[in-house]
Amino acid sequence: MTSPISRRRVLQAGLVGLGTLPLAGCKTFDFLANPNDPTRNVLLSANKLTEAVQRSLQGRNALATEYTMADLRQGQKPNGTTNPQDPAYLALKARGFKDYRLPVTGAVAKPATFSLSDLYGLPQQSQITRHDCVEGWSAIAKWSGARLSHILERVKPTKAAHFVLFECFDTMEQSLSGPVKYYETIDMVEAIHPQTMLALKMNDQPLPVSNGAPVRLRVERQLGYKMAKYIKAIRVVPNFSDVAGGRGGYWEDNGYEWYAGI
Ligand SMILES: Nc1nc2c(c(=O)[nH]1)N[C@H]1C(S)=C(S)[C@@H](COP(=O)(O)O)O[C@H]1N2
Ligand SMILES: [Mo]
Repeated sequence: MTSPISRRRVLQAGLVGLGTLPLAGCKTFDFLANPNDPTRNVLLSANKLTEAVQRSLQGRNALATEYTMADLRQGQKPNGTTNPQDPAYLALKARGFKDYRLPVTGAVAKPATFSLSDLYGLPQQSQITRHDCVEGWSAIAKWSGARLSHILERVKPTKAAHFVLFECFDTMEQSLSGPVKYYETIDMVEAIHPQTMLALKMNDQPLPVSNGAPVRLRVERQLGYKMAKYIKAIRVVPNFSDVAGGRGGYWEDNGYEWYAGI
């Protein structure tokens, strides 16, 4: 008699096989940026596994590759919303974003509001990185701004702080319950990563409207859709199941994976 193998054990073995086989033949994760690569879909469908594998192999603080000014070949292609028509945004834009105020609230001991000069007053950092869009294009650009961790240090996240939610000005579609706005979430590992920043400048110029003026997120180890443009408010939250479609982002609510590691 053969020993009985439980269905659960077979399933577990299968899942690990799917996750490790493609990685075994691949020294880098570059293929993950190619949306036509079947391996990527397998990995993305085992999204939690991808997260665990990448974080254990690459480390929580592993840095995204940085480039030099010589690598800036073409401009950052504007994608998604490129010219928000929401009245609150148009009013700010009309006055050159002088009246912009960024509230940072939620699971924090000291909620605070930052003007653009407050954000410029924080230590500034720059990085030249490659942006990979899930649609299959990439672009290298220089981003400058304030580290998200410096902002979080000011507001003092509580023990309930598990995710950082970015609410955006732009409307993606109209639904029966009103306009559907772009939003995104990242977890605390990504939020305090040294390259995660609120970008105020692109290629040494104030952020253009098409690329997210006046403030956009850079999360350099993730795909482009995580990098919220036109940030209206930041909320630190214990979870995101009660926000919009409950999957942690506009594109996630439409089927994309929450963990978009590259
Ligand atoms: N608010 C907002 N943020 C957004 C989007 C958007 O439509 N609205 N598109 C996302 C996608 S899919 C990409 S690839 C990048 C594009 O950034 P870029 O316009 O600077 O290239 O922004 C991301 N952030
Ligand atoms: Mo994208």
